[in-house]
Amino acid sequence: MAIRNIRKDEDEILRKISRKVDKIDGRIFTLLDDMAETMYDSEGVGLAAPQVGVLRRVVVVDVGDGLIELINPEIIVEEGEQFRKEGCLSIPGKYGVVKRPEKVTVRALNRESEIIEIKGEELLATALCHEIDHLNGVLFIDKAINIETQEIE
Ligand code: QAP
Ligand code: CO
Repeated sequence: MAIRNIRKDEDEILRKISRKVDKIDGRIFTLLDDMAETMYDSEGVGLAAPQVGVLRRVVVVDVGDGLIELINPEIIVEEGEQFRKEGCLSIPGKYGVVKRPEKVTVRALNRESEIIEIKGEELLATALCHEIDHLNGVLFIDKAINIETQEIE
């Protein structure tokens, strides 16, 4: 396992579309392991592969209920709406309120190449939507209805 460098701010890789994973092999296992370690080290609740410079459709999320690993995730159901303040490890010190679905169902593959469906509400729904946006080059600052800047050391 290794902590990877998090791409930040104007890094153009954050604006690119990530490609689907077609073979879940050792390279993907290592990517998933490193993404989880990098997320926990930074005290984040979610991380997408382009944030560590890898343009593949891979996401990790942990909002406090354990690690969720998603390969080729797709939102298949959205219900309701919520407004929540978001941040992003790639945009340190900026926060803003984003409108998201209140509940989502996401279909993806796990590392055993099995099709899984994850249902998320509230914070987990926000995290899933935020991370899947990264796979399409979309950042929360594109959607936020306000941006506040917090000075960091
Ligand atoms: C996405 O964001 C998210 O600026 C993950 O100084 C956001 O983990 C999911 C972080 C909101 C659900 C709700 C940001 C840590 C972490 C910072 C993050 C910072 C330190 C952001
Ligand atoms: Co983010």
